[in-house]
Amino acid sequence: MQIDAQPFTFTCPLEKTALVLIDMQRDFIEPGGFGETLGNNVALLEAIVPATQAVLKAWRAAGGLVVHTREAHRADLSDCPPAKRNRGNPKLRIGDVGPMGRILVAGEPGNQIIAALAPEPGEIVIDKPGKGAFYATGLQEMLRKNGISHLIFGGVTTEVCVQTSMREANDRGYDCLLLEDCTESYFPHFKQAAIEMIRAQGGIVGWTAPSAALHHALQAQ
Ligand code: TIU
Repeated sequence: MQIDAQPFTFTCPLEKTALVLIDMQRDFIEPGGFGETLGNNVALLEAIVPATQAVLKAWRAAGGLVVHTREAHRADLSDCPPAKRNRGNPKLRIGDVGPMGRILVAGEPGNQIIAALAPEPGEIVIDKPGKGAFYATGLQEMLRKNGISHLIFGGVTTEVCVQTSMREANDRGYDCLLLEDCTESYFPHFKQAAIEMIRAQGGIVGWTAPSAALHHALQAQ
């Protein structure tokens, strides 16, 4: 597949490419979750759902591998360092009970992927305790088993979990593309800056493209 991207064309064989949707969970996108307890306006993030849903549908139809991640901690918080739980002055901390259950805890209502992007049977779902999708997860092993060398990213938030995951992937040798209209930040200028820093210096972290370019490449298959 040839995807019209910046800083130049992203070439990826479909069978070696995974779509990785980062943390499209209620905690970040709906009111009453972790995102809001940090003081953010979550409405901004909802705007990317239709474009992300369209990409997911097209990618599934093409038979591509799908990976969903969730930022999730164990109920006993043994995988949540105090440095993470105690950071800042949020209304509710990780593990506290909020309107959608315990904040950022696996299995709670707020921790589920939003209904519009719900994983289908056979798709990989990774619970990650950190911001990056590779740290303390089995993601690299899963990708290796599936013969994956290229990753197409969407999800939230651009400069936190998406960028961290892309940087982790880049250092592990994956070619990475970020779909510009399938990612969002609580701070629009951070999204723009993250996109620019990813593709600067000849693609120092990876490539970026609008989702239309992916749809076009899939249609050309
Ligand atoms: N706060 C924020 O922007 N992001 C996170 O805490 N996690 C993710 O980005 N998923």
